[in-house]
Amino acid sequence: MKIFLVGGFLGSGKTTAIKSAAQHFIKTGRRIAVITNDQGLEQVDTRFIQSHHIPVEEVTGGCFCCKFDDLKRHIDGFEKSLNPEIIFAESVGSCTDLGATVINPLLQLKENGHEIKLSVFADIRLLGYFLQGKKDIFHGNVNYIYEKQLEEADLIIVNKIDLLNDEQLQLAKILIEKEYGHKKILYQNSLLEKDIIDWVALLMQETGRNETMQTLDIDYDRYAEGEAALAWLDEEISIEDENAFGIAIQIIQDFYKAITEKNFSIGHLKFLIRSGEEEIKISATTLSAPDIPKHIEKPKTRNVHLLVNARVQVEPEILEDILTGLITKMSSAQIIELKKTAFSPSYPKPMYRMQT
Ligand SMILES: Nc1nc2c(ncn2[C@@H]2O[C@H](COP(=O)(O)OP(=O)(O)OP(=O)(O)O)[C@@H](O)[C@H]2O)c(=O)[nH]1
Ligand SMILES: [Mg+2]
Repeated sequence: MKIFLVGGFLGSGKTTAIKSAAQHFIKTGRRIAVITNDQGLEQVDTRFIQSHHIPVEEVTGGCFCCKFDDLKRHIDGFEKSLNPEIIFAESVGSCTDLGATVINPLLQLKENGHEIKLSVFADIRLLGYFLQGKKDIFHGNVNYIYEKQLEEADLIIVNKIDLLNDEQLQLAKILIEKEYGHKKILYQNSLLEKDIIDWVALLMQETGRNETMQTLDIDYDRYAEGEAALAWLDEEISIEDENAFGIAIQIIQDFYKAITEKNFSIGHLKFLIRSGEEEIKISATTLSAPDIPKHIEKPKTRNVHLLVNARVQVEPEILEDILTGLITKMSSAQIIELKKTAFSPSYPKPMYRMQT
């Protein structure tokens, strides 16, 4: 069994690529499964993968490293139930040190033997911005995590190349090659099937890692501070109205506007709108406004559920108040906040840290 571990910063495109790759494999008759991961409990990504009829399990309430037993249990569970050829495992976007805390323990504790490959995703615009020496978006220790994620990568997927023009792309490539030229780099547009096929071909073609990985030299205090600088807000909202769908879109737009007006840096705002059988994922990332589809057939249902996963550089209480505040103002509709959790991730305490 092959395990394709997919890391990289919040909003860099991991889930988008995994979903397309999984669909590609399923089309070609392969058995695949996905494991998602989040610090919170209600995950947009899990529901998104599920809505495409892809087998998925989730590790919640902590990173793969801190919840290693849950990860292992899901891998073993899939092995017994589906016997997949490939498992994609997406780690939390603010997580790093995957070699020592996830890959090495998986290799050392394996029973049946599996190959592991790590792909680390990066949004080309954000990476280019950092490589120009601009460090003003996030706290220094968030930048530290970003750098450590790329440092431990064998394979870097420089993603979203479609968002740059030719000149910007050439310029970004020069900076990236200068810094990371010694690593394998794939420039990708994950919205294109052709690029996804190239990525999975690369993953399939080379033998995966079955030897332990060099341990990253990392300061866990800085890592912990970087994680804690980002607030996590998960909220599930029920909207009952003739125009329930329009109201959900309005909440997304107002939430984004309120956060950006206050200059709070966004890691990722993920939304899942569920109405009847239909589910739509909408995202806003560090450098992109919400990707609300232009042509959407508005669902006829009066009841819509909106799931919000927000990762923003601010105190969790402030993030929570922004969302609750704007919901309270929308007096025309019946809007109920069903479940809500807001927190800063705690100090990362990996179950294993196997050094080489
Ligand atoms: N234009 C463009 N958009 C992309 C590409 N890949 C992903 N996106 C968009 O980027 C946003 C974030 O994508 P996700 O796949 O959810 O990112 P992620 O890395 O899984 O984020 P986290 O789960 O928060 O860590 C979504 O709006 C995607 O549609 C790409 O290659 N090009
Ligand atoms: Mg994701």
